[in-house]
This record gives sequence, structure tokens and C-alpha cells, in this order.
Amino acid sequence: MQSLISSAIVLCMSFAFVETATAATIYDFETDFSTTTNTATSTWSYRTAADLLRDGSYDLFAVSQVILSATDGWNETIANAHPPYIGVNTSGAADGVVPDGDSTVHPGHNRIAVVSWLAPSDGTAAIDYLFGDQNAGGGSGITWYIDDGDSTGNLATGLLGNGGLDQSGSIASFAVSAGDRINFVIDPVGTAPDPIPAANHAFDNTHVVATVTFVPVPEASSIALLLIGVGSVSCGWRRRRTVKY
Ligand SMILES: [Ca+2]
Ligand SMILES: [Ca+2]
Ligand SMILES: [Ca+2]
Repeated sequence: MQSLISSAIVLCMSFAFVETATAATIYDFETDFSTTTNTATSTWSYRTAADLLRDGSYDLFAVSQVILSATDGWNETIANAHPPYIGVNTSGAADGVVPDGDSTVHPGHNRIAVVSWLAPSDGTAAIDYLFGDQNAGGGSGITWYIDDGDSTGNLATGLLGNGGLDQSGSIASFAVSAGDRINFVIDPVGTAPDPIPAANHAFDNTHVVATVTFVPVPEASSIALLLIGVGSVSCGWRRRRTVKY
């Protein structure tokens, strides 16, 4: 009986420590969106490239400003509403094609736009996503990708033709290491015969919902505490046995 109680106590303590060490953090591109921070080390960064290559090497947008009539975001020139750009409408009202509260990611002429997430430590990541066309006025639509750093690590992809229905889904939990990236890429190339002669980026405003549910691996100190907890319970049990006999 005592051994059963001891086991139960050990089990409870184990769960208590493990739970403390592995609480999940949900990173949400839209709710976390920053108009002040966009660096190589920020958890979310907002990027583009001079081309369509998903080679993992992307430039940080340099300018934070109003990118539509009322939507704050990032692009690379002071020229207003000049794609590529990435922003979130927090103005309190619809801003043209962008509903209040929604992101908008617009690729450029023959250029991708990239929302990048950086793993803060070793752990596991699970992803929920949605891609939606915000402007059905014309153009070729887009192709979206979720990859683990570059085109060699595709996690999901889809062709969202102009005016197409939202595309959403989940990616089950997988291991990541500190410094790994998960990239959400909007490519202006849409429905064939695009690109002729270059990818058509007209009407390519895209609603991107991207959440990463991150669970860090237990830190060494937490594991040590767990072992100390198990050790002290089993020691207590052994002492009580000694007294009894
Ligand atoms: Ca590049
Ligand atoms: Ca469109
Ligand atoms: Ca397009």
C-alpha cells in the first residue's frame, strides 16, 4: 500500500514538474504583429527577396509606415502602397480590401513576400494556417508555401487562384532547434499561364493567419528538479520502512 502511495506521489510530482517545464506558447503572426521591430533575431520578421527563389536568404523590410490608406505595416520604400508589403489592419475599420483586424501580405512584381518565425529554443512546433484572397478584382492569384527554412523543407503548399476560397489547415507537432525558421511565403505566381513574362502580382493581397504552438524541451534545471523530487520521495519511503521494521 505504501509503495502504491509512493508511486502515486512520484507520479504526481513528475507531472507537476514536466507540466511546468513544457507549457506551450502560442505565437500568432497577426496578434503579435509589430510595427517597430523587424530584425534578424525577432521571433516574427517581415521579409522579401529580389526574386522568386525560396533559398532561405531574405531581406528584412526596412520601412515601417502606413502601407494602405490606414493599415500599418512594412515595405522597403517610402512610396505608399508599393508592394511587396506585409501589414495588419488595426485601424478599427475595413481598409479597402483588408477587413479590420486582418493581416495583408502582398508579394511584389516577380518577388516573394515572407513572414518568418524563429524558434526561440529547442522544442516542438505545431502550425495552424489560413490563406485567403482579399482582392478578387483580377490577376493570377498566388501560390503559398510553408517551409522549414527554404524550398528543400516544404511543410505545406497550395495554389490560391484569384477569387478562390480560403485555404486552411494544420501541421502536426514536429521537432525544431533553437534558431530554426518556419517561413510563410506568398509567391505572386498563380494560375497558369502565369508567369508570362514575369509573375503577375496584381490583386495579390493575401490574408495570412499563421500560429505556431511552441513547446520547449524541458530545461536541464527542470530535469534536475524532477530527479531531486523523485529521489526525495523514494528516500522518504525507505526511511519509513526502516522505522516500521
Ligand atoms: Ca534570396
Ligand atoms: Ca486576387
Ligand atoms: Ca499573382
